Amino acid sequence: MVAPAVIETRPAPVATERLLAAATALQRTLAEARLPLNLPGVEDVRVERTRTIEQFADHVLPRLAERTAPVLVVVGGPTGAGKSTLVNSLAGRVVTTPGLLRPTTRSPVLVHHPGDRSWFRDDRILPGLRRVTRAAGDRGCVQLVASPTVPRGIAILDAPDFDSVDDDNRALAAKLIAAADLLLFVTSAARYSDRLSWQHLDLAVERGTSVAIVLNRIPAADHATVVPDLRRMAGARDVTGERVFLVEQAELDDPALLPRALVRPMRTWLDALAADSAARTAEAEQTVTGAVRRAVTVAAAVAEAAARQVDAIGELLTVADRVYAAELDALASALPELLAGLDTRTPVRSPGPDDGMDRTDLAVDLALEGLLLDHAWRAAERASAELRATAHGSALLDWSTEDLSRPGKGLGHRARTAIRGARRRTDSPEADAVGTSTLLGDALAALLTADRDRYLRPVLDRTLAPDASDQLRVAADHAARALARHETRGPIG
Ligand SMILES: Nc1nc2c(ncn2[C@@H]2O[C@H](COP(=O)(O)OP(=O)(O)OP(=O)(O)O)[C@@H](O)[C@H]2O)c(=O)[nH]1
Ligand SMILES: [Mg+2]
Repeated sequence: MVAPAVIETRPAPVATERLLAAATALQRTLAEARLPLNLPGVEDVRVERTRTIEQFADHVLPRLAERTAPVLVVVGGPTGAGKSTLVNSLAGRVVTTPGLLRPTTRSPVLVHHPGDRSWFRDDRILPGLRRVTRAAGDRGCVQLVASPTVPRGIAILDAPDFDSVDDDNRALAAKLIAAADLLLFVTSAARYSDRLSWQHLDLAVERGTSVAIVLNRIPAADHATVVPDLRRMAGARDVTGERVFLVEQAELDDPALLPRALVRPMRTWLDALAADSAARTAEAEQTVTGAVRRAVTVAAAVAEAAARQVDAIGELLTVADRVYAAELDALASALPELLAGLDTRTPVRSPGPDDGMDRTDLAVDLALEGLLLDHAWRAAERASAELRATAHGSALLDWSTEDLSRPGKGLGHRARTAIRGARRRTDSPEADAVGTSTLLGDALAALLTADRDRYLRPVLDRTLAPDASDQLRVAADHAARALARHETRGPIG
């Protein structure tokens, strides 16, 4: 075995620090963008955005911050392809459990040199997965295995299968791929045409992750047909030459390891990588720069989608505006009539139930409150009915934490207080009929306007800022420039 590599710590180059700062800002801005309306195509943008945010958390940011961390080789592929057996064979001993019952590996197993333990103990890499030291059937865990037979500078992660139809398993597979510096995609002659696992591989390739492919368990009789086919599929993903490993079908040794000669090319390649810090850096570098480049493209798509959301929400708010404007007009014309009707009534003066009001006052207040509530109900019902009839109005209504199809909570109480306040001002001797009507009209209009503004609240509260897309464009531009500077000034290690 090659002598363990010495992992030295050097200060980060300025260009790397700038890239880390720009990538952190880009991730934050992406996370802040809101895409609440189901406009056409938005779901794909949401998925891409979530993937990018997660890959930044799981890989890009920790890798830029810890440039000298060991290279994480994620061994993934369809169930039964022999991943666990291969990981054991590469480590030269049984470190992870292979098995007959599919799928066998349920929680990821991360095998590393004991000297690299400190890199994996905390959750800088794969945050959110609990560290355990025994085999666990729990997808929320990662089992850490220290083995001196694994070279220093490299850690091998045995992943659960990539072809599971189970959503949790697929989400975990995506998370592990996102954390990989290098994806060692293992498939077998029997399973290499499995579509689901190639989709995961494609995701990694799309993100710029460094990839190698192993065609495992090739029966001699099938060699001539499956190998060219596999090479074609690998070549279509730019995986060629020494990045494609072929492993013939063989009887396993006892313990269940592949004969050494079959895994030697792969082990030699990993040893060389472990021993060469520049090669390790280049491996991690490709994945990080690929991910940032992709994130810049994703940010442009999110910026465009966010701008479309702001426009669409603006259109929806004009519906609410129009309905409430009509109701404000109706209220303004109904008020003088109501006041005139009340003035003609014969006052019946006697002490009222509270603060010494007489019954006339009470009747006037109740009539005004009733008028307001009437219009507030009509406006809320009309606005929500009209919005629900539009393509995306329901999304706006459902986004709100309150029921917008009825007047705002406590409107009756607020109305009583406001009406009483306005009437006190109208009690002055100089307040004529017109002045009274204006004061009361303004008070009622203010209440109805405040009810209308509830439509805006979800937009404001949930920071759907009109400039969100500009901020995204700025963050993406910074990241693109920091990436260019980083690539010309030197690698991350
Ligand atoms: N004869 C032979 N058996 C193998 C070989 N590779 C794997 N096996 C057996 O095939 C079964 C599956 O192998 P695993 O290594 O568990 O496969 P896996 O890809 O890790 O499967 P999952 O964890 O379910 O995704 C086990 O019983 C292994 O002993 C091989 O090269 N030759
Ligand atoms: Mg396994």
